[in-house]
Amino acid sequence: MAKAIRFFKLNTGATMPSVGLGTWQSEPGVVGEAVTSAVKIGYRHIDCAQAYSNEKEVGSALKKLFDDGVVKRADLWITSKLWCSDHAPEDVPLALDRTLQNLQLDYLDLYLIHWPVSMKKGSVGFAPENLCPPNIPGTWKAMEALYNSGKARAIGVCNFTSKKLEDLLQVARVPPAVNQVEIHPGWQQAKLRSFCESKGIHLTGYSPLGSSGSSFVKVQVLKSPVVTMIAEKLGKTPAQVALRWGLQTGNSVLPKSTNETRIKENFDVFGWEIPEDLLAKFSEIEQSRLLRGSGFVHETLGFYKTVDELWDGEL
Ligand code: NDP
Ligand code: 1BO
Repeated sequence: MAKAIRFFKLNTGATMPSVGLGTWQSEPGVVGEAVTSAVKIGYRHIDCAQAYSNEKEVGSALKKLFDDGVVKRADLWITSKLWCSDHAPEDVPLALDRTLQNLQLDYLDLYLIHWPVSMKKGSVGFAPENLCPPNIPGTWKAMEALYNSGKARAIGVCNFTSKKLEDLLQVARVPPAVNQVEIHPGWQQAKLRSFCESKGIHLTGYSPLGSSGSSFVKVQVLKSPVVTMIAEKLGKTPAQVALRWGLQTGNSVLPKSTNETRIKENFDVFGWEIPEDLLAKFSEIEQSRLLRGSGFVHETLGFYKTVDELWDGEL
């Protein structure tokens, strides 16, 4: 009998639904409908961010779902993220308040530092002149205050390497509950996985389908011969195999879709499993990071001069 893996327990004691709907690059005009469909299908976790510029529409969809009695706030898990231009400690609570207002919520289940990269207050876009040195201990202290206030019921980070987590753990009074990073069959993050496990930090996998809609993505994870072979053998789609692989290896997954059929397909990952012999085949897949963060580095203006520095060599 397959283990469903519907939730993961965090170091706060909370249980986070294992499959969340991604909303990055979900266009205005369709993101609300995607959230509505997802919740009606059974999703209980929505992954948002101020930087996705669509939180207002997500908020309207959530309000209607609550008003119509489709779901209760307490039964949903809503994550959002602090953008790089709001890292100054005094800006952190203001950024959360803005996100809560847009989402029409009075608390988040999880609030994450979006990148270990800071940009000048008020700056918009990825121009190298916007970059400035991060002060992660100061930003984290402000995140801890939000946790203590109850407005963020868990706090965490995104795109942190083992080294950056190690540094953060030296100063944190509240350890991060989650590190949200790129994970899929083509970027399995073995080193980070074992580090996070040893520290009780849950890993969430973003771009779990290989972010096929992103213009900069060159490698098609869902076309990997290992993934398609396993999909054929199990009578599942490559997307379902990629997502189930994530769940069975211990990370939550955030597939993005604005297409109702695919939103449904991506949630049909609980009543079956990938057997051990096929799971072992994933080690044959060539590894490459898709979201390299090159917009966050600059050889003269950046705190990180190269992508290698940004990722502490974990490339
Ligand atoms: P995904 O890996 O989820 O891939 C999304 C793409 O796959 C879209 O083009 C989507 O198109 C398509 N797709 C969805 N379902 C299927 C399917 N069943 N079969 C084939 N294609 C499918 O990419 P993202 O990069 O968006 O990552 C997911 C989420 O993770 C983001 O939306 C965001 O919430 C989060 N994230 C967080 C980051 C961070 O820095 N913390 C960075 C990147 C992502 P369509 O919509 O047409 O179905
Ligand atoms: C730059 C934003 C990446 C998606 O979270």
